[in-house]
Amino acid sequence: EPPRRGLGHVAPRHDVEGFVGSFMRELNYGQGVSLTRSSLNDRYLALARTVRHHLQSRWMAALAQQADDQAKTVCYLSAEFLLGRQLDNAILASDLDDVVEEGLGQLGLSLSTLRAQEIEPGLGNGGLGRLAACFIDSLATMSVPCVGYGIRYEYGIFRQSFEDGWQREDTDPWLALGNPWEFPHPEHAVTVNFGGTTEHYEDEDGATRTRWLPDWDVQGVPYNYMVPGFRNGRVNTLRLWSAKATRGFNLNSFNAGDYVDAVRAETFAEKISMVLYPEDSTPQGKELRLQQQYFFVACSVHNFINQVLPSDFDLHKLPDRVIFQLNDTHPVIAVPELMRVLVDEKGFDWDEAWTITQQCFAYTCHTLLPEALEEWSIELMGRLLPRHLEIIRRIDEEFRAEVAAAFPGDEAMPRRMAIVGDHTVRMAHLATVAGSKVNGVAELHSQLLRDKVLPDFSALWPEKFTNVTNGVTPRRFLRLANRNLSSLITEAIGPGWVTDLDRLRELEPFADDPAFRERFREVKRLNKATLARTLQSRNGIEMPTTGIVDIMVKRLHEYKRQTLKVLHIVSLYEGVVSGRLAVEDVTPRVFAFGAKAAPGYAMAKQIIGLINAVGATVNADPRLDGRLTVVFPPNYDVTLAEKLIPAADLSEQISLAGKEASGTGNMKLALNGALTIGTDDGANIEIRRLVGDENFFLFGLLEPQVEELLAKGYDPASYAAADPRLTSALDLIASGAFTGGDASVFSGLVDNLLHHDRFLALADFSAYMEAQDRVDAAYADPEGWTRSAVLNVARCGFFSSDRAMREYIDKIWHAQPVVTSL
Ligand code: DL6
Repeated sequence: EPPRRGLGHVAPRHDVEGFVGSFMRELNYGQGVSLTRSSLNDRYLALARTVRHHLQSRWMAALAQQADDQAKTVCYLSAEFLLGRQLDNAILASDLDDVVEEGLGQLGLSLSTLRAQEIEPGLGNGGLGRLAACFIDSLATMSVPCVGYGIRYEYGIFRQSFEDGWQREDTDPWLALGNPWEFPHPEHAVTVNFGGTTEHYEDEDGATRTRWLPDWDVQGVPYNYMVPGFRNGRVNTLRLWSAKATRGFNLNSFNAGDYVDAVRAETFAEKISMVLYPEDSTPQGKELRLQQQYFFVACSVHNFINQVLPSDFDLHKLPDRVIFQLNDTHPVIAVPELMRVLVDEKGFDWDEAWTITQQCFAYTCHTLLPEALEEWSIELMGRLLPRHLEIIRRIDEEFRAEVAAAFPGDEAMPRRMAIVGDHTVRMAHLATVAGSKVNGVAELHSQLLRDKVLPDFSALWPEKFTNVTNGVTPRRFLRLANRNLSSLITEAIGPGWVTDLDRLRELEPFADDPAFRERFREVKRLNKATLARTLQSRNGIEMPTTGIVDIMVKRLHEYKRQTLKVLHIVSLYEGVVSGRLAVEDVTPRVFAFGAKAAPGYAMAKQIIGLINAVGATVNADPRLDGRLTVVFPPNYDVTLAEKLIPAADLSEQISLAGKEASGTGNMKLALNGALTIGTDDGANIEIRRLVGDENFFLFGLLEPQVEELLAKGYDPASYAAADPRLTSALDLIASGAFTGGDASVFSGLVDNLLHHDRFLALADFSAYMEAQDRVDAAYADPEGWTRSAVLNVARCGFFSSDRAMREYIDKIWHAQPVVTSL
């Protein structure tokens, strides 16, 4: 293929010889080493840079075109993007698999060794951040112009290890060995202001206007990442902001200080993008967190308006060119920021600016826990962002008047719906008022969002509320993570499913084909063996490869009910040691956990301690005859997920009904042929509807039953008393059987379950045990089980993030794909 120079760049050669030449150039002149003297890291960096040439070439074309065309851009504002490793995705997107394998082979190098060198960017806590990464992957694959905007945290989610079974946190210096996937552009740095006061002045037309006199500032330096579409020539941009102290430390409050003070100012400013907050379901309300939020959205709004759009762009037409999607409430401060830019900087009048702003935002809510809805103290907001607080107050006043007019005589309503409460600013209310649409992330969640979380708002604006059920990218979580299954699927139905996941339906007839089922089982066996090798080399963990691989991977939170899973394990163990169960009747299982607890969440850390304590005892007890094994590899991350998920037989989705907004691990596991044992919660409901009741193990209270039980008064101890297996399991934990006889270690945890049990684990225990018996019975019939597993894969195409993106486009964004011409 001849180099193309039309766009002012040379496209790299797409053949083995070209690859080898380019790799050696990167190694020799990029890293400055010969092949023989190069380290593993040198080779990984040279490989990454060689591969990225192929994407860069397309990226330049996409950017050139974006400047020319008039397409609407989706600006996905998210405090988290949990990307996972980049190398394999880049190789896949640029269709270089064979070239790379062969080229490296010629040099005596192995791709699998080099790929293991990559440290994944852990710039997210869990589902919300990983969803953002899936969405930008899909938009690139669908050729929809999108810029992901977020924060380039110097330290991502903490690294978890276990010390005597207890979680320990260490920092995640993911950038230490170099990051070949980012492109810093300090020349496009944006100044972000904080603090100070506001003042009124008269403009040249005699109109009263406001300006912000900030107290200090910081620079946001953009780092661009490529987001490649799957073999479609499209590469979008993820732009992450890093905080840098303003040159010359021109911070008023520090000017009087000496040199040391000035340097202190630098660290003060740069702290803003230093570390990801490790809480995922409870906001911290910390000043630094609000600084982070404002920092990245101020940079992003400025970047889009002043650097992405043409300089002569008429901002009255802004809604035609952009939609800012708010990924939860974290970026909501972008709403008053856009108002400030339009009114204070661009001279719009208020009403005009508000009309534009309302069309430029849409809000996705990702939670149902009341404590997870962010609120900021008025005092803090006023101190850090005085102009924004004024703007929010005016939005609030006008909104309350609108409510009062819509519901005359109802005085409580405007108070309940207020954006500014007695002491706090309610960010979800601001997002709902400003957003053109508000969506939940699964059907049940969207319904509960309307009925329970924001009922007054849905009464006022029913048409504003909508649902888009989450999805996951089939490229990373099926095509790449499960190459064995991918090949089998492609052999059966062709390769089109990778970008059109509904086509998995064509697999349905294969569920009845015994030869196909045997091959499907062989894929699972291979994936289990790979997982066992990974756990052995990563952590020295021994994992049997026979029996049910029963997986529960997600953040540790009481509502997700890892304790219910532990009670199941303890009950089986207790059954065998007490003689209630014959060991030969116990179905062999590997229970695999992956979970990080927020460092400040004491109960979650207790539960981690309990899982490890139970695991250590169960794994070592010869009376179990090796039938039950608990594995809990530390530091669950995207890379480990890509190994665990393809090996799973059973997917544990056992949150209390009405608490898990959607879940996305549930989708990944079902798409990889795991059967779900789950409650009627989040996207489980849609999974079950699609795969069929007979291919899903449902148990537990339904959401209205939960409400009813709580309303009449829930007494967990009575459930313990009613099921002897539960009494015995709790007694065994409380006795110190898993802690060398020390009964005090988990007494608080057991006490909490017996007397509080906020998430009704004890109420659902008997139903859960009964469902697990159904699992054992089903697994005893390998043909029937495999049939169900194949049908799970065939019927879960709906959970592609491509479909989710189509729905966002149709219902919310009204954006169009753009054809990139290379
Ligand atoms: O929507 C992505 C993901 C859902 O799948 C999970 O059910 C939900 O718990 C998670 N939400 C959060 C909450 N963050 N906040 N706020 O991470 O979102």
